[in-house]
Amino acid sequence: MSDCLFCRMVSGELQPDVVHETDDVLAFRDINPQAPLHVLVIPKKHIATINDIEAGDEALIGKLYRAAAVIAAQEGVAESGYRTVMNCNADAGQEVFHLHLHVVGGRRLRWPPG
Ligand code: DGP
Repeated sequence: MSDCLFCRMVSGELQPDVVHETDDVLAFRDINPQAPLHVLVIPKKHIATINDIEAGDEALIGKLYRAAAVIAAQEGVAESGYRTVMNCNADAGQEVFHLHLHVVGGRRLRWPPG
């Protein structure tokens, strides 16, 4: 999808600050970090929202969480703690319509989120 911001990162047209990459997943630092660690983990396959996850995508979604754990260890927050968030559609504030898992940490996080 050439008009999708995150697909343009997957294709190499745009170069985010990549922290982790596999055949299926790309992870890079958020342009507007909400904490000392704020990384977005995306599937290389274009999936617009959680609602668009199809049968057969289950392993791919698991790989997003596996990447989150690898990144948390790499960035030194695995033991102190961190949060993963995936927003879906307007009420959750989704702005980029290519699935992404926020990995946020490096400070004490409040609960519940706003
Ligand atoms: P969401 O609201 O869940 O759709 O989160 C979208 C996130 O994407 C938001 O935290 C900011 C981030 N973002 C938007 N544009 C860019 C960009 O061009 N580069 C990077 N690295 N992050 C971006």
